[in-house]
Amino acid sequence: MEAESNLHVLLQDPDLSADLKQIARKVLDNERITFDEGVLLYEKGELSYLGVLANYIRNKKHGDRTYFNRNFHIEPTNLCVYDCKFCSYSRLIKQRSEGWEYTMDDMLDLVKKYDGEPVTEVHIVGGVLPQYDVPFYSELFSRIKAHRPELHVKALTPVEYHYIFKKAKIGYAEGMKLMKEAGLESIPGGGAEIFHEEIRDIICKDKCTADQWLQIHEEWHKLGMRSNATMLYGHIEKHWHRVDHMERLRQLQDKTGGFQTFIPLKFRNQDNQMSDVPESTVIEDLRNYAIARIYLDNFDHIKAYWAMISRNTAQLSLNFGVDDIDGTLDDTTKIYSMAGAEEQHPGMSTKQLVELIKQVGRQPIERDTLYNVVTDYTNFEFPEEVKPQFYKLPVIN
Ligand code: V47
Ligand code: SF4
Repeated sequence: MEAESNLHVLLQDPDLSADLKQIARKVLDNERITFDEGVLLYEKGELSYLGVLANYIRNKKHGDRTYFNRNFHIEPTNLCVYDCKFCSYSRLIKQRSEGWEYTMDDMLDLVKKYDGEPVTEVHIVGGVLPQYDVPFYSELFSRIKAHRPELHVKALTPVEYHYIFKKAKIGYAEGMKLMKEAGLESIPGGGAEIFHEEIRDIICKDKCTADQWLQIHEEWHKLGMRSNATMLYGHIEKHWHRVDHMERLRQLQDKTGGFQTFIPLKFRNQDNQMSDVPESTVIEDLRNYAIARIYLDNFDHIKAYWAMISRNTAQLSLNFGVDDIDGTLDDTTKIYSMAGAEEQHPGMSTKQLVELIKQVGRQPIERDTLYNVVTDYTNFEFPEEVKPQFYKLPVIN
């Protein structure tokens, strides 16, 4: 209710400009904002104003519920045939001797390490290399599912799918059907970067285009399956490129309804070919979450990936439209630590994630990949940690 009264207070503010007031009114009336209004929010919307709007929408959709999951990542390789300028995995930066290339057995061993652990999802994404092709990934997915049927396989992005389907000379529809049959259950949001050609041509010219990215998600959604979407922001793009990116996602979502979550990814500038580009401020990060929440009215969830933006910013983001902070991770991803994120060994226990969310007055909900509730931790008390007992022994001289 506080979120709603804040919005009413804002609507009565005599100092608020007419155009920003009109956007606030649309939010209250559950009306979609336009492209130009999206750009206006970036140009003129102050953090406090954006926070009121985004928090109103977030609370209407989810109340205080804040989602996380128990997951781990497998990054098959940190080498890549592509050369994205922002990527600390890029082949120009990493020599082959500094890289890793997991075999099928290496990856199955990583899955087996979690036997008996209550994880619900394996997230597989990494560099693109020729040996990881359609037969390889089909076998990998089916062997993971055979080993642990209840573990959700969320894997690869259109960047990999475009590459492996082209190599196998098969179309997107046929390829995604094969992946589904092999055991793939959802697609993570990576590879989207910035869709607009003006920027894409500079930062990641040689990989799949925006249209190809969107087509692959569309084919996947047509199979009744779900996926995520990201946006790599805070580098050389202009505000309108971000709105253009979200507009393309909003249009596809109107068509298929297959996206679950939008994940803004803050550009990190260490050890890549764009190290001279400064990173965005925390204020800009929070404004960006809020505008995403306002613009993407047909997305259920906005995720702040804590491993990328730090735990404190993840907490703050919960008041700026975010309702999901991703998972336990268990130090299994290197993409962001290599690019300079504060979290050099990202991993949090369930207890730490729950406390992080409770500290800022929200309700921690463990979800599975498809947002089914696994455990509501709102009133959950973790058992006291068993401390080692010490007994005084008589001193014998
Ligand atoms: O596509 C690479 C990004 C993405 C940098 O779907 C960088 O739940 C910032 O998509 N600075 C892959 N970002 C990761 C990804 C993801 C992560 C967490 C959850 C989900 C999900 C998806 O990482 C790439 C690229 O956009 N990335 N380098 C960098 N220097
Ligand atoms: Fe390769 Fe992905 Fe890095 Fe681009 S972002 S170089 S496709 S690993």
